[in-house]
Amino acid sequence: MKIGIVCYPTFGGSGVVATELGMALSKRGHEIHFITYKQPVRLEYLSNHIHYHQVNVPEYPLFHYQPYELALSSKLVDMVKLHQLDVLHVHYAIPHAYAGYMAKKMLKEEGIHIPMVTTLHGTDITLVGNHPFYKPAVTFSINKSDVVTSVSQSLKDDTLKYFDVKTEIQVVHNFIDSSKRKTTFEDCQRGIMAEEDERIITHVSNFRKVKRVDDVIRIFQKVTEKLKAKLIMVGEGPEIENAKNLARELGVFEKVIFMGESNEVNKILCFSDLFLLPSENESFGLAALEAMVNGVPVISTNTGGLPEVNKHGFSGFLADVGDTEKMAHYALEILTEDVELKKFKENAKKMASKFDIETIVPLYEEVYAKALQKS
Ligand code: GMT
Repeated sequence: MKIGIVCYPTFGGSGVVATELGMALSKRGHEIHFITYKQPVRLEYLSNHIHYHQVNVPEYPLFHYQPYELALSSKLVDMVKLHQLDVLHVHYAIPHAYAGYMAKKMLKEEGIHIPMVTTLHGTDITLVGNHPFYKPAVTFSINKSDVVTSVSQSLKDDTLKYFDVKTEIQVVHNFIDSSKRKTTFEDCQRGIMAEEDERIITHVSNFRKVKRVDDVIRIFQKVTEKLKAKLIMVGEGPEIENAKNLARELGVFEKVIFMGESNEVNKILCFSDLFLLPSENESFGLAALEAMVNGVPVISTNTGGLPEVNKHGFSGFLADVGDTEKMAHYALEILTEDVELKKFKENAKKMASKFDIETIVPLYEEVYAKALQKS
């Protein structure tokens, strides 16, 4: 199939999922066309089945806001015609599903029928999309999609709760390519990061409010009262200064490494002992899955889709949002004894294998076939 993929090209979860999906589909013989404003960060040009088409929005002084949706839908029309695409797959409803629908309508005028698959990722539903300013347009474009998928059962439930959605929603969980991960302890070069008797705790996110990075610092501080540990904070975002200030206030700043955005997350996870994800909400928690596939147990909140990914008492533990006391207690349960830590590390890998790329990507192929039948 010739598949047009629309996504955010950033480090964020939806962009990562869309890019990894496109690369996996190209390896299975499909021709993939990424259509977005910048080359996706994780895109590797290893195959001649992968193309990238940039959406340009010319600046014009009259516009207070540059009309990205307009430029995107025009580009989609051009690319569908030029490359004779079979299906459009838009990731993140805002504004991609809306722009995709406009492209579909324009193409229909010319007698070209192309189905559109929309994948809902989380904040497009639970945070931004739910805002009254966007809600009618988001509801409309979800209902106009030929097939809608959501990355967890919890996100499906939220979508049906908050929006008047008529289109059936199919759950297709996020996935991970376990073959890309280093497996042996020696590969990890843990020694460059910490001393022998020190535990390494990691957090990776975009440091937005929803991630509750302050809670990461609080949990870490409580853990350091009982054992020797280091915290690695990977990512950039609006809450980073607050997190640094809190680390200073709680007297743990010297033990925290703020790495910024990194292309080497797998290397960092490889030598990590524990991953913290105390988010306010999380439709799936791809970051947790990336940790688990590297054999890193997870302490997370029990919100959104996290219970579908992290199994309490097996791959880690879950607690209520904001309950840093309990999360620190669980962290110590995992980290204190080597035997326990080893068990949780193995379990984390086992749990991650449920979301292997080989299982999930064929589900998307079925989704495309269904969309083609519908249009
Ligand atoms: O986590 C973020 O803030 C980024 C966001 C995105 O849209 O890129 O991630 C969302 O989509 C990911 C991929 O499907 C999910 O794994 C994340 O859980 C989800 N984030 C939230 O729901 C907060």
